[in-house]
Amino acid sequence: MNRDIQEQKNTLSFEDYKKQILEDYRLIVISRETSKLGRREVLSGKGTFGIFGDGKELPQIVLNRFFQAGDFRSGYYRDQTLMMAQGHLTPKQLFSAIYAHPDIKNEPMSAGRQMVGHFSNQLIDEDGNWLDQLQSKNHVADVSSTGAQMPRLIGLAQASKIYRNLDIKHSQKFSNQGNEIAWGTIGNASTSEGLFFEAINTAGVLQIPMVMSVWDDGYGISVENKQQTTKESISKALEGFGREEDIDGIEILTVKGWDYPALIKTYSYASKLAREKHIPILVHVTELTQPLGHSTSGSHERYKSKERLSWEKEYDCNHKMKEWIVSNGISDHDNLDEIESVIKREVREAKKEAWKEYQQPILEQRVRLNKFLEVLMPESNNDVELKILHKSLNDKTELFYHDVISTARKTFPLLVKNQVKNTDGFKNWLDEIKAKLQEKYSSHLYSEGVNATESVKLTPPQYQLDAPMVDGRIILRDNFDHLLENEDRLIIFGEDSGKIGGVNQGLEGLQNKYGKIRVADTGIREATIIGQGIGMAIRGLKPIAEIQYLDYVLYCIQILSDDLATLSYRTKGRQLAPLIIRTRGHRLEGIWHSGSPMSGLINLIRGIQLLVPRNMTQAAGFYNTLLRANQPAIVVESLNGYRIKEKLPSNLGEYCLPIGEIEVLKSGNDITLVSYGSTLRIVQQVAMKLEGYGIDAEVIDIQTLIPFDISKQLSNSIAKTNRLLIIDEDMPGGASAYILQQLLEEQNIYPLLDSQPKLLTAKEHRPPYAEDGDYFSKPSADDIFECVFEIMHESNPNKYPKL
Ligand SMILES: Cc1ncc(C[n+]2csc(CCOP(=O)(O)OP(=O)(O)O)c2C)c(N)n1
Repeated sequence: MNRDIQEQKNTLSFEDYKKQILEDYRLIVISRETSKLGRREVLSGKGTFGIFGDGKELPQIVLNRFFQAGDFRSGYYRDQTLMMAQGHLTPKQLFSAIYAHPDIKNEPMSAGRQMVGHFSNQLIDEDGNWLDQLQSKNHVADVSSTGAQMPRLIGLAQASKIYRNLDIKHSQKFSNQGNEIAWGTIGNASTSEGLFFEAINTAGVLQIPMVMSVWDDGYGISVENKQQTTKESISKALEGFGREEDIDGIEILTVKGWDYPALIKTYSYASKLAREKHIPILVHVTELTQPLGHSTSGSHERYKSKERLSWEKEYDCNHKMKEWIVSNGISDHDNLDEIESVIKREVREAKKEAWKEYQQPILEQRVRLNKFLEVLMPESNNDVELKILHKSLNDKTELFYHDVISTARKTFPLLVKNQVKNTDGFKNWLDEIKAKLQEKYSSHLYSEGVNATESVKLTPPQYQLDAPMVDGRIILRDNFDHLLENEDRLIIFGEDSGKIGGVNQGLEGLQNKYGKIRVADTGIREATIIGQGIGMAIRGLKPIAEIQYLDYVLYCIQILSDDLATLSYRTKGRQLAPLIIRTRGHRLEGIWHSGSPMSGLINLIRGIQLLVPRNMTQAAGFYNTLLRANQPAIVVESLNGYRIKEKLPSNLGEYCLPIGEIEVLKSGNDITLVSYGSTLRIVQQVAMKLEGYGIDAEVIDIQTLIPFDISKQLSNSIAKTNRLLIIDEDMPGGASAYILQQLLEEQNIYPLLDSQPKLLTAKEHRPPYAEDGDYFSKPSADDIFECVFEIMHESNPNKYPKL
């Protein structure tokens, strides 16, 4: 018996010690039984996919002993036992998740939006307020992509270090002097992902309180460790990261996943070291199994040998735990068997209840539909199609909402066809229920209510009479200075952001003034820069993460897309990461410095705002608004704007500009020219030149691509000019197509147009280097002029002859 177990025995009475062990056993059996029944539910057709925590129960029950309130987990779909041990998840809730119950009260992890096995706890209350994280054991909502939990783990752990080293005023709900551990979990095969290695390196550099467990069952679905990992062992492969006596690094530990005393010893040591010393730790938990196979998609007998399968039976951690309990005289087989059979009954009951509660509201809607039909059917000449439709709905023993709604939607045209009168009540019910259900599936993509950018009180920039003209970067720098001064939760970091104050000097001198934690340099590792920001934002800090150039956003697009963009949506607004990302682009030169992959972003990051300020005054005003809201956003500054002179506002750090409003930069009556970012300057010049040719163009700055013109002002311009040209330096069919789609579908501009709307974009290839590369790739002043002329020619060929 090891010392930790011995210590427990010494501090507890033998009865209490036994009770605790048996409670652990009860939990691992509950978890296993839920996995088994869950799998059966899916295979019987009541769910579409199932993935469970079987074979990983024991290490989680031990890890839980050292997981304190305030701590965070960033893990994956195998962690069901830990969630159950912490009271976040009951078997009934897990079954509700299998059925995708869309009510958050029944399915608290994601309100039915995520597949079963994607866990979270609520960090934001119903009204959008942050809950006290120190009162709960916290879990950032899991994502399905393997390894994607790693970047944010860094930020979660780093937040403890920041809270320990800075005296932050509003930290009461978030940290107790940085004593919180960020617990990571990952499968052995997922450690092959680049994100894992990037995060491990970052943790070693930053020295943060992270305890990273690798649940190693030897496989990644069917692929063995031999094909996954150098030396077939992640702890061996990582040896070079290992901590040495006088050299910082990562403490690497290994332990067998079925060995209860050894697990206690390992996690006791790991948690103490991480919590007290802020040292990152990797626990490689080996010899785990997967008794039910990877998921419901197939059976593991297809790819595991007979020998392996029989080894898995023998070394199943639950089985080993039972053996250990009996051999140490804590209980006997009869007693443990009795515990197991009681649990079997309880889990079965939980399953039944979950199904009943899932079906109840759907059945109620079927009853409503049937009531309408009792009246309407006879009036429809007893239409045969209608009868068949409803018989098949009423014959169903298991119902989805879409069964009822789809039947109702098919009913309505049949009622119209048969000239049934008095269908208003039916139609109202159908519209109402459809809207209600749509909300269940579509809400909270963006922050709502108090957290939305629309809730921020707006203040315009003010200017003194003698306001000087300064380089744009000075406005940004001095604005950040004010923000850092007045918002102690603000942390800014990125490649070269610290010592030299950013490649464009927008942070010049601010590290000296505010210290190396608040204005920090990072390594070249875009994914974990974003991960730092996500983790910090979740833990109540106000991070601005800098991606040096827009083109390099591709290195972190996966984490932006899968994690940040979906966090609010996948938790129905119960978790938020209000991370602000600062980057720069537009009008750059060179294949890897084009600065324009806007449509890629627009498509992949819905859930994150995308702001494209034309100058630094606008950019600063957006930062000020974002810092007062809780909405993730990317701000793309104009790279060629840092040295352009702008008037210096007197209320830096205070003025807040609206997000989602267009701005008319020049009014005109003949044609509406729409653009954003650096291209606008060229458009403005062309608009002046067009005056000389008798063309009065209206120039409009979109300002923000997401959200797009919330109050639908653009159509007013088109109603006046009846002509539209969208100028964009993105690819053909890129952001310009998105703008046109918004105008056609959201603002119905089609009837307002007298000429075909035109889109002037860059060429399909990336722009070659230098001035000529730009001229022949992106829309130039000449291109814009000629394009406008062509549109005007169509309306009045005499006045505007062909060029
Ligand atoms: C980026 C990505 N690639 C592939 C998958 C498909 N996939 C899901 S789980 C899995 C295996 C993961 O194995 P491991 O990390 O060992 O975890 P385990 O499921 O064995 O606990 C794969 C390939 C995925 N979800 N995400």
